[in-house]
Amino acid sequence: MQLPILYSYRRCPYAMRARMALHVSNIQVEIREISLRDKPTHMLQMSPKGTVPVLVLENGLVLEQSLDIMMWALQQHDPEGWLHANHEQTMQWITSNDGDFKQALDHYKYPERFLEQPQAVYRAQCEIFLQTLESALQAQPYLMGQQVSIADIAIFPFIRQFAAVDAAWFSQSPYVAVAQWLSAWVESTLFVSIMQKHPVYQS
Ligand SMILES: N[C@@H](CCC(=O)N[C@@H](CS)C(=O)NCC(=O)O)C(=O)O
Repeated sequence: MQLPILYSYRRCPYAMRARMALHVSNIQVEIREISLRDKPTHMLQMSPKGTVPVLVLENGLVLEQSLDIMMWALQQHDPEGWLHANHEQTMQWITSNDGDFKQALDHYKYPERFLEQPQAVYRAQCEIFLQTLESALQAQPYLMGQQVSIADIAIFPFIRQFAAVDAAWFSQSPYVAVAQWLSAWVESTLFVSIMQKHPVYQS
């Protein structure tokens, strides 16, 4: 039986969120782990923009944005109710993450590429978003309330990257609720399952 093909990169936070949605919705896919330096020809034919994740369905439909993959999977089967919450508010969280926060995170992660400002300035830019996360998570266990939503899943892989840039700093930072929320996700069966290693796909 031919399965949908997911071009993926294990450590990519966008690919992680797509893999988690596919996993929870119990959709079987063939995972093709790629090398970002040597992308498979078939992937580039299907999605010339060259980013992962890319999902190629059996009918030839191509989903080439991580959020589209998440929505497609969850619309078929959403056993944990990740889509339960108000769509607009959920998307506001994800838009803030994927926009200003992600940009600041890239600067914080690679300060040698962005010499205009010291790294601490980029970290402070990231903290604007961390503060909003902290306020929400001080009040409730998940970003959208008492129940997990697509916002938690779409965002935590990026907070994981933020925390890892300077783990010592993060561990003594005031983001206590964020740290608890993050470690629960990182230790979850879901995350551990989707972080299994796959050999690099050879086309
Ligand atoms: N908007 C895209 C972004 C995906 C993205 O930027 N992925 C990175 C890896 S984390 C990538 O493939 N970069 C291409 C490259 O490094 O060559 C999505 O949500 O899927």
